[in-house]
Amino acid sequence: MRVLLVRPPSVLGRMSRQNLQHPTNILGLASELNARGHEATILDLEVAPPPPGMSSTDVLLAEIDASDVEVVGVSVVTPHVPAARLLLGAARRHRPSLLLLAGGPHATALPGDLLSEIPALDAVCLGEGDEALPELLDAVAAGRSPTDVVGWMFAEEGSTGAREPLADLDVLAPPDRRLLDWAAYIRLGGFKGVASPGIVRSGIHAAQVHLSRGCYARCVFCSTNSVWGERARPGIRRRSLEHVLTEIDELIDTWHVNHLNFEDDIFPPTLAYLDRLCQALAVRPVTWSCNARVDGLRREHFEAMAASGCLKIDFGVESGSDRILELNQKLVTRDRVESVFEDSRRAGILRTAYLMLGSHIDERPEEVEQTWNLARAIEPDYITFTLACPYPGTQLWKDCREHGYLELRSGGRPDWKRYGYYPGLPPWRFHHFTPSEMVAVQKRFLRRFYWSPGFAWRMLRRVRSPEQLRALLEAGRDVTGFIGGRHVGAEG
Ligand code: B12
Ligand code: SF4
Repeated sequence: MRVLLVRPPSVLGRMSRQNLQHPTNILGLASELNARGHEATILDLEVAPPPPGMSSTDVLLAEIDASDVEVVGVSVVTPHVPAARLLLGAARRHRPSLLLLAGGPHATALPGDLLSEIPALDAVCLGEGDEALPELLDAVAAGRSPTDVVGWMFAEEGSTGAREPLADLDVLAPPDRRLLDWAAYIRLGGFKGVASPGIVRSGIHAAQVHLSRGCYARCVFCSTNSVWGERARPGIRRRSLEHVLTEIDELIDTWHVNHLNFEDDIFPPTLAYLDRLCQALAVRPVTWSCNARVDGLRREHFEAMAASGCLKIDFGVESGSDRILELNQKLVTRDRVESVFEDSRRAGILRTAYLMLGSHIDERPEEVEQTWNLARAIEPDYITFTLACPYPGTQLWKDCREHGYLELRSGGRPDWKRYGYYPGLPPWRFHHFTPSEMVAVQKRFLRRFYWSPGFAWRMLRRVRSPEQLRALLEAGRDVTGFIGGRHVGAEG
């Protein structure tokens, strides 16, 4: 079948270009469909801005006509819901015969609610779509009823329940990167393109790679486990290194990629895996960066990582209070954070600390101050300080709902568009913070970090070319715009 898979426009306004990535999820799904005989393409509305006088919806409808599309599937994180509603509604009116589908973290967490919120939808995928989507389309193409394909909730016929998590990730078709409009990411992201924020190097050409799926932790603010399904816990499913290296070699040889972002839920899948990965990357012409937890990795690992080209690690730290780290079930301690930041600094790796306000509903102002003190002590190269968002599928969502802390609109739902990490005034609260108090603390925190002479000096010391200086100034302008209150949201 002719299928168009869509990522809706970003909700991050100008900040989106700092955090730009290829949509590996719809890319993987389209590649899998094509490997099984369908004709799938992708439309990334995050980087396909409408020409003057047109909207993202017009772009979608034009694409539907141009490729004579039969199926449209939209990938939905929570703040995408309003845009998905607009897009799918317009698609239904434009071509009533289309099969309209949605999947992704929000669709998985609240499938029934999404079906009633977006009446244009025919079905919602529950969790992994790699098998569920091709099976559904095979059934439709063969004239069979799709309503007994497992892993879906249908608008009329109810749910067939979640699928078993894929046992072997090596069976997935390799991502076919011919489906990406590479130039569009450079246009929006600047010379850094989709490299991780803070990687400033001339001539950088980046791509995202996943080694694994799943996480053994169960942080109360994170919905990873609800995406992969409880049955996927506690194991981390990993691709074989051979499978990964085939993908990496293609990125290097065919696409001239020279920087990789590993975007796993947790990194590395095991220490033995890390050892082999570092050996393999050390002999390839690439640098790399990753997300990581602060447990597991020690000095010798950071040294091996640096020697194999690791430039930056983004660590999930969240809080400087041991009480909050215990309540939010991060399974780490403040001491551990400090030693990991010191060890990785000594290895010469740039480090981001992901910090949060409200990673547990009971966080108190003095505990946020402990987070600030930790941020000063560990001297990260970058920080993010976000407001924990009660995403459906998390314990935080349940807690906030139970306490009546979610601001609801007349239809009884929150304003999903504001469910981003930089939402303006958040439509939720916590025990000890009102929405405006949260925003005030967030801005003060970011200002203290990014507007300090020490930070400016550290950044300027890294500049090696006019391009790098321009990228830094642009990043500075985006962050400053946010801190100064000029954050603009997405359409929808
Ligand atoms: C990498 C990542 C990013 C990347 C981009 C990812 C992308 N693909 O666009 C960056 C850093 C840019 C990012 C940004 C954001 N992210 Co993010 N991100 C992740 C992370 C760590 C991995 C996502 C991933 O690639 N997984 C691998 C792919 C294969 O899995 P997948 O996307 O879930 O797709 C599978 C299924 O969901 C399903 N599926 C997905 N789409 C579709 C569509 C159809 C039609 C079908 C049938 C099936 C289907 O099939 C896929 C294959 O099995 C996840 C954590 C996680 N494990 O989910 C958070 C996560 C997805 N992010 C999240 C959020 C909230 C955001 C932001 C909104 C945060 C913000 N900054 O405000 C933004 C959104 C930006 C935007 N686009 O507007 C949340 C979503 C929670 C929710 N309920 O919506 C997650 C789950 C983390 C969390 N906090 O719990 N993110
Ligand atoms: S925040 Fe990170 S460590 Fe915690 S459950 Fe999510 S992926 Fe795992």
